[in-house]
Amino acid sequence: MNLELSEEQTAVRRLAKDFVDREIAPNVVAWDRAEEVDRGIVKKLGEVGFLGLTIDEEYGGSGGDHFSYTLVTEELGRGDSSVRGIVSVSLGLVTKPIQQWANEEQKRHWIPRLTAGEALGCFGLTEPGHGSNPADLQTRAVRDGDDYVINGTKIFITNGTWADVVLLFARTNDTPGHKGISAFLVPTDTPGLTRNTIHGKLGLRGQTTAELVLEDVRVPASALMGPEGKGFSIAMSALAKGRMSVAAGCVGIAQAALDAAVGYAGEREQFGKSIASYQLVQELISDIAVDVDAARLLTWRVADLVDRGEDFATAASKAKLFASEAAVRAANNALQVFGGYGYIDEYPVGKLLRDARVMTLYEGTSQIQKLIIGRALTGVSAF
Ligand code: TGC
Ligand code: FAD
Repeated sequence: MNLELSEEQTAVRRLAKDFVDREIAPNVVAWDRAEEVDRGIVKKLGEVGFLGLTIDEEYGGSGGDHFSYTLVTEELGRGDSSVRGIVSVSLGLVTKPIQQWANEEQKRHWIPRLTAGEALGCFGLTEPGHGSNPADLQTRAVRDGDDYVINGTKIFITNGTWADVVLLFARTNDTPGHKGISAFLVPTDTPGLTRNTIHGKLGLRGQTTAELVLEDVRVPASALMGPEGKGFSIAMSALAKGRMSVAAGCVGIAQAALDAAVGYAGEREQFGKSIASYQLVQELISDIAVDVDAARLLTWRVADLVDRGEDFATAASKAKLFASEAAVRAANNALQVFGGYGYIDEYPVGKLLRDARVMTLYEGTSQIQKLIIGRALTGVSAF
């Protein structure tokens, strides 16, 4: 693995840093307090090309490799995890699967709008009773002539309130387990689809998270994406790359925690000396720094495997597991460096900790990542 960034990678990282410092950093506290990022950020993300990374230029994407994608995702995570998640979901869990699995007509219909930020995507897998084990999901799509009629409920759907299209997973036949599940591209303005915003999240307050209720939602058969019965594989392949992007976002959180802790420790004095001069404060900072480096290297390794066309799913679970736990530790250590000020939202570290916490839960909890890694090593499924 070559750890030196190419000229293109260095340039895209610089572009992302500048974008974050200009468009995101000045607004972070206000967006968090308002419980909504400015929706105009979606169009700006499209214009700068971040919603089209790794997507073919013929469909309006900005191309590039997965390594560049993780560099941008890290920067967005450094700036605001709410914005990072908007991109990870719309690009990573919707546009990329469309590019990989959809037919030509679906690609031409959805991808240019999604990459431009004119439309936003959401990923509807989790249900109220089926989170870690989505293979048991109960949403049903029943064939009726040239249509499917869909009934069911999805929960915790990122971008749910804002999205124009949901990549929806529903059961199309009675085969138990994952083989009866199919994927659909459902416009969110389809009659019968209701979206209820979920309020009161611990973190990621700038993002809209929604419950989607589908009551006799009628879509044409052309809304089916990929072969009938292949939906679960589509979801799993999307999530494998999605875990890489969550890991990269976590590196960004940990880096932001490090920058904040070092900066504050250098300014704050107690007992007549800079707190940076105390060994116990340096311990907090060095623990964060080691977590940043380790999480970044694991994440880069996944991107490198993806770009070389090698198996990466287990490496993605390792990176997501480590980086998410590291981001929580790093943000918590940084908060300790800030003392009481860390508990107030004028300072950045409290939000980093609130945002980091969900990273160990979504796209598969830490326990689920451990079981994925354990299954790969032992050949025994312990779910
Ligand atoms: P398993 O036996 O592992 O696989 C079932 C079928 O899927 C195929 N498959 C893949 N296909 C392509 N690419 C991949 N990477 C694939 N991985 C698996 C597999 O070959 C098989 O197909 P077939 O035809 O051979 O039978 O299925 P399992 O039921 O044992 O899976 C267990 C487990 C725990 C791994 C899975 O259920 C799981 O991942 N659970 C966690 C659920 C989860 O992660 N949910 C995330 C929801 S989305 C979200 O949280 C977004 S957060 C917002 C943000 O990111 O910002
Ligand atoms: P459960 O599956 O009920 O798990 C509860 C506990 O049991 C956890 O500690 C878990 O690790 C443990 N557990 C479960 N099974 C096992 C086992 N076999 N062995 C050991 N321990 C186990 N989903 C989407 O589809 N799309 C989205 O866009 C999306 N965005 C989200 C955004 C937010 C803010 C949140 C909070 C969630 C989001 N999710 C989304 C859902 C998320 O993926 C699920 O919450 C997650 O997969 C866990 O499912 P659950 O909440 O039902 O927990």
